Amino acid sequence: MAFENGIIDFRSDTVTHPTARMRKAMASAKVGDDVYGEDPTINQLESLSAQILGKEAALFTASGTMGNLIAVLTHCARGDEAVMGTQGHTFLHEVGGMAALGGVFPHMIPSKANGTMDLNKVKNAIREEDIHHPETRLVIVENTQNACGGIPIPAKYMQELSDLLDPMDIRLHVDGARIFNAGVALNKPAKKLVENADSIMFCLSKGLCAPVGSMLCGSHNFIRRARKIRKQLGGGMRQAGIIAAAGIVALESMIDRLAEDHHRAKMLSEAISEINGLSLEKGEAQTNMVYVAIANDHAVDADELVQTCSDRGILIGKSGSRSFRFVTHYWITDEDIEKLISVLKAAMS
Ligand code: TLP
Repeated sequence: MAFENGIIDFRSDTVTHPTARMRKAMASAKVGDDVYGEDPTINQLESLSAQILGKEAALFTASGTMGNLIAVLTHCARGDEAVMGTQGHTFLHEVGGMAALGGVFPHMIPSKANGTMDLNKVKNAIREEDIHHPETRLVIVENTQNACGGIPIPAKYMQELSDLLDPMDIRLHVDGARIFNAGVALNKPAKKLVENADSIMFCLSKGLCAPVGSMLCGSHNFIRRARKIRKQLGGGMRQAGIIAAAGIVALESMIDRLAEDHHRAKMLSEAISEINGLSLEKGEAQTNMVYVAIANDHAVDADELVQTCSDRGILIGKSGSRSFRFVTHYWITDEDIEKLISVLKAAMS
């Protein structure tokens, strides 16, 4: 499989195009006005998502960023505090939305190399009742943890975290943009990884290849309130069954095959670990991501490597002045991996 323009794109799994089956489903999708709750395809996607994640209800959102923001705004009031990891997407890459739009105060805990937050540190971050303190309302966990290396977070950690939070009535949200990658890597149904969570956002538009959209799942009451906040943010959609149709195909046919992406990422990380001047910044690939650093004493820098690859029709994404992230997905083949490896070898020799 390759993009029509022949470009090999390792920058992210967000770059994936819809599959032929998705385009067909989109063309014939039944639609209605979703703000009235009358789009049958969206209704079907929402109930399928809730069922797969083991929650009562679900809400279709325009993006993962919007799904996470709606979750935070539904759980928290202005001035409340939300605890999250320093490497969390909600902290790093969501334009400070929770603070800007919701007045929610982020409380940062160092993300550990294994993608989790130390439970004692989470415990210490939770505010005691005191006139001077904000209310700690929410903890956010990311699974897979992107910036730590695409690390799948096991169910055992989620259980321990919820054992800590439940007695204090603190809510748990999972940024599960890639929860199905985590499930496939850990050989567990995704619902097992989020059974302790009050809400979970997952993306249709990353490794699952749908063109647009994410799902927020939780209790009936949570989703009822979240639906109103989505409308408040201008995210109420009309005949969006056209795009939801691709999401249904994604859930029905694209989850199990993520194992292929993980296998290719592993092949890539093994080969990169043997290239002179390159090293695996966050260890061997555990899902579909490989973070790579260029040795400080090597003449080539990240910009040069980006240019060399792009001259050969390969797009790669910088994650720092001397580092990269490679992401494998449906549109990356074994041959594409081989081509990348040979270009990298030549560039570093
Ligand atoms: N991540 C993107 C970039 O924003 C960094 C990527 O290329 O990985 N949660 C996680 C864990 C994500 O990785 C992302 C996107 C999101 C949320 C946001 O999803 P979108 O892009 O749909 O808003």
